[in-house]
Parts: sequence; C-alpha cells; structure tokens
Amino acid sequence: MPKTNREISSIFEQMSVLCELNGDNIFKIRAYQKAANVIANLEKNVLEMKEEELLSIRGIGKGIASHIKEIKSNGTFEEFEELKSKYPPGILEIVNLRGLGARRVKVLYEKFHIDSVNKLLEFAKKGKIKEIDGFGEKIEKSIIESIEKKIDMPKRFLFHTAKRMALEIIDYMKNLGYENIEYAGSLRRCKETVGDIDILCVGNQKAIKDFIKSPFVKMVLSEGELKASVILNGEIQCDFRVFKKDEYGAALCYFTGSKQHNIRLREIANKNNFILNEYGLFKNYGSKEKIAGWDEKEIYEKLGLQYIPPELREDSGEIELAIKYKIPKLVDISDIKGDIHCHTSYTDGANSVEEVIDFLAKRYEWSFVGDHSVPLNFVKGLDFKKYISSRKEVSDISRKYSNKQFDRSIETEILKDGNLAFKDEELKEISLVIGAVHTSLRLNKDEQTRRVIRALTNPYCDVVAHLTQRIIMEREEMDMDYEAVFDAAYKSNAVFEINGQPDRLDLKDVNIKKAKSLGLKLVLSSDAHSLEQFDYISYALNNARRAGLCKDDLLNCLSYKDFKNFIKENRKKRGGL
Ligand code: DGT
Ligand code: CA
Ligand code: CA
Repeated sequence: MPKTNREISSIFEQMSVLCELNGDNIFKIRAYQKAANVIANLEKNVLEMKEEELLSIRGIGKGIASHIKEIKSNGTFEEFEELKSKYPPGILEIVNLRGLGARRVKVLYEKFHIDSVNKLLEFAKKGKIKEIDGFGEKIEKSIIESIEKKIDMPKRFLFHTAKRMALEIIDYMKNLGYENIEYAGSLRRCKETVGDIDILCVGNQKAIKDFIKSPFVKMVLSEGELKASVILNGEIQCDFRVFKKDEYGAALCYFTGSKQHNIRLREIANKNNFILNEYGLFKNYGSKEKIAGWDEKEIYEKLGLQYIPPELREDSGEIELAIKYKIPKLVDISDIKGDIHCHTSYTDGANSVEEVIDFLAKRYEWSFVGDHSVPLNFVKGLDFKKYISSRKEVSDISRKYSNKQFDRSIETEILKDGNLAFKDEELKEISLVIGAVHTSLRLNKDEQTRRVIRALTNPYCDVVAHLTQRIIMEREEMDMDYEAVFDAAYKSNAVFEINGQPDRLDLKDVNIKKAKSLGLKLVLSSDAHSLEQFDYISYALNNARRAGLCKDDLLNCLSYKDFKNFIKENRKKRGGL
C-alpha cells in the first residue's frame, strides 16, 4: 500500500507517463505531472487530508482528489490500473532512465518492441539507438551509462529523508522515557546522503527490545545485548546501540566518525599514552583510569584539541586547525536574518504572497519573496509588468510589519545564449535578480560554459541559483568547464546561491570551498514551494558549515540595509548603471 507522499507522487508521475504513451492530450499529462510535483513537496500526508483541504492546494483538482481517495482505500486507482494493464511492466522502468522521456520510450516500444531495461541495454550496445531518428549518439551513450550506473549504484538516502526518520524514532523513544538518545554517523555529520541511520541510546537490553517493538521497524537483521540492526519501513537500515551513561560521549564521538577522523583522534590519543575507544578515553598505564567518557567535548579537550563540530569531521584539515585552536566559528541558523528565494501561487508555489509574508515575518528580519520569470514551459512565469505589480503587492502587505522588510526577487531564466530573460533597462529596476538555468541542460561543454559565464558576468545577475543543476542520485552536474566558470565568477564578483531543496543542495561543499577561497560571497536559500519548505534553508546551511563558512561569508547574515547596499554596489562594480 502506498503510504507516503513520495509514493503517491510516484503513482501520479507514472500515470502522466502512461498518458503520454497512450497519446492523451497535453493538459491531462501536465495535470498528473503537476500533481506529482506538488504532492512530493508537501509535508503533510495527503492521505490524512479531507477533500476541502486537498482542493485548497494548487495543482490538486477534483479528479486528482478523487484518485487520492481511491488510493487511500485501494492502494491504487482504477484508471491507472486500466492503463497500466495495456503496457508491459518493464516500460515504466525505461521511462525512469535519465533523459529519455516518455515520447522516445513510445517510439522504442511501438517500433522496436523494447519493453524492458535489459532489452534496451542490449539494443543500445549493438549501436542501434543512434540510427533512430531523433535519438543520436549522445542519447545512446547516456542510455548505456545510466543503466550501468544504476546497476552499480549503492543505495543511499537523502539527508532529509533519513533525518526525519531518525527524529521520529528519537521522539518515540524519548516518550518511553529514554533521555539520552541521539543520531550519530553520517547523519550527524550532515552529509548530503547517508547509507544508514546510527542511533545511540543510554540504556540496556530493554531499550533494544523497545526499539525493535517500535512501529518503524520492518525487519530485524540482527539483535544482541548491545546492538540491533534493522530495516525501517522506509527501507533504510538503522543500527541501534546502547551504552552506559559514562560511555555515551565516547560512543557519540566514535560512531559520529568519520572513520578517517577517528583514526586521527586515536593516533593523537596514543601519542599522549592514552587509549581511545567507543567506551571512553583511558590512561594507558597502571590502572587504565578513565579520564573522559560521558561528555564528547571533554574527549577533545583531554586530547588537547579544540572541539570540532560534526560537520567538519572528515580528516580534511580540521584536526590540524583544532591542534592550533583555529577552528572558525561556523555560521549558525540563528545568524540568518532573511531568505531570498521562494515561490508563491503566482507561479508554482502552494501559498499566496500574503501567506508567505505572514509566515516569514515570524522568522526573519527581512526576506525576498520570489517567483519564476518567463519563459518556461512547466510554469507560467512572471513578465516584467507582472513582476512590478506583484512587487507592489509585496510592499503593501509588508506594511503590516513595521519593523520588518519584505521585497520581491525573481528567479530569472538564463536563456540558451546566456542572456537573461529581461532587458537591461528592466533588470536594473528589479530588486533582486536570481539568475537560473532550467532548460537546455545538455548543451555541449563549450556552449554551456559560455552561456553560464555570460549570465554570471551580467552586472544585474545579482545571484546565480543552483549553478550545477545536479539532482542528488538522479542527475549529474551540467557539463561545464568549472575552472573557467569560477575564474569568471572571481573576476566579476559573482554571488552563488546554496540551494536548500533536499535533492539539490547546489552548490555542494567542494564548490562552496572553492568560492570562499576566491573571496566570493554566497547566499543560502530555501527555494521553498510551500510554507513547510522554508525549513529547507537548514539543509543549505549544512553544506555551508561543512565547507567551513562563517557569518561573514553569507549575505543572509547582513541587515536588510546592508544587503541592499551590497547588491547596489556590486551592480556598480560590475559595470551596471
Ligand atoms: P554511511 O552510513 O555510509 O553514510 O556513513 P557512516 O559514517 O555513518 O558510516 P557507518 O554507519 O558505517 O559507521 C558509523 C561510524 O562508526 C563511522 O562514521 C565511524 C565509525 N566506524 C565504523 N566502522 C569503523 C571502523 O572500522 N573504524 C573506525 N575507526 N571507525 C568506524
Ligand atoms: Ca551510518
Ligand atoms: Ca551504521
């Protein structure tokens, strides 16, 4: 039975593909696509919503609402099953391959009887794909690559997915009375993806039993006195370990890792004639007296190191800094004064401008309320006139909040030739221009590099959003000469966004470090499409912290006045009017 929004979204996604194969009209296909997108981005489970609530969501009409009702009682809906029965099951797997799309799948199926991934791979390897009209050599290569990569790809989970599950488990156990319980591993280090969830708890075998009885556990892989390994309902593995109170800090340190970081800590311990393991820090002579164990901070202290935040524990220079007490004060969520990039019901967001402002007013000193620009085929973006009139709406509503500032940003399309979607005279009137690529992601390397450099050196391109266009575990970064892109960015003092959408997190940590090393400023954004998603800014913050950013590196930490001033001065510096 599909239960989560993601699973339900995937049914609608598949439905839209089947409609396309079936030759249905474009509006029907788009309606399913839109529903799939909207549902995937909602926090509240659609199966728990009443019909009125469903209908109040943009992108969910009567038809979709009644399908959801059917899914709730039958696990599927009739129209979907009917259409599915017309095609072989392997065909949907083909559609999921990167960059192929339903239209090409239709050709492959109808003309060449290709109805499974294996048949497709065989066909592609024989070199037959490139001979088909509208396919070509590039697509043939990409089909082979994406099938083979998928086969090899170890299953990992997005940080966002794993964190939500871990918090549910911790909450449940806290309700049973377990006070000291935390997640460790790659999740605590805030990595973009995690292989499994590691949970540590002060307790004994009773805690293991309580955990195994919890409603989240699907299958027990192993169970001992001190550890259980299970598969959770979301298919993710979870290792649950119990410790005594005076071991907890040492365990937290050990199981947070990374492995390389642990090895370095142990070396330092050994040099000082100590023993460090998951139970504590001990003197390595005579009594083996324990000198630290309960408090993780104390372990670092006794090793003569500055405390190292989990996000930096990768043995990538943090130990050397900690020895000298030179770990910088990383930017913290409380330093963030405003968000710059989101979407409202003007384009593909779920909430009105007023709802967005009322929400942000509770959280920030200032914010830019955003939307897409023209021209896009998946959403009707704003033209210049609509931008100006909607900015007036933002400023009218923001009068409710005398001590806060709200302004209007626009995610401005970077066209295929690198020009922005507006003329210079228009751009200079726009409060905040966030340049972004959404289409023509597969230009050849030179063209793509030229296009992006042209956009980011435009004096009015105040921020470059999701530069690389990667989707974690789904889509590679755009093929560009990144050296050249960063070089141009340096020369023109470009500002890069760190986008917090859980599957984007774009820029990633290495690129952020690169930007910082060039002295460039960056800016975090949630890119929220609904109110719940404003929290996604914390995921962007994770990337920033892993890259060692401080308050001064991020424009979000400026006051509104200083932010506006920075943008104005930067436009001037970059040759704008
Ligand atoms: P993941 O789960 O692949 O995303 O990555 P981690 O880092 O969570 O790795 P995991 O779950 O295998 O182990 C959790 C932590 O336990 C790891 O970060 C460091 C520690 N650890 C595990 N195995 C070893 C080991 O053989 N040696 C050392 N020093 N530490 C280990
Ligand atoms: Ca792990
Ligand atoms: Ca583990």
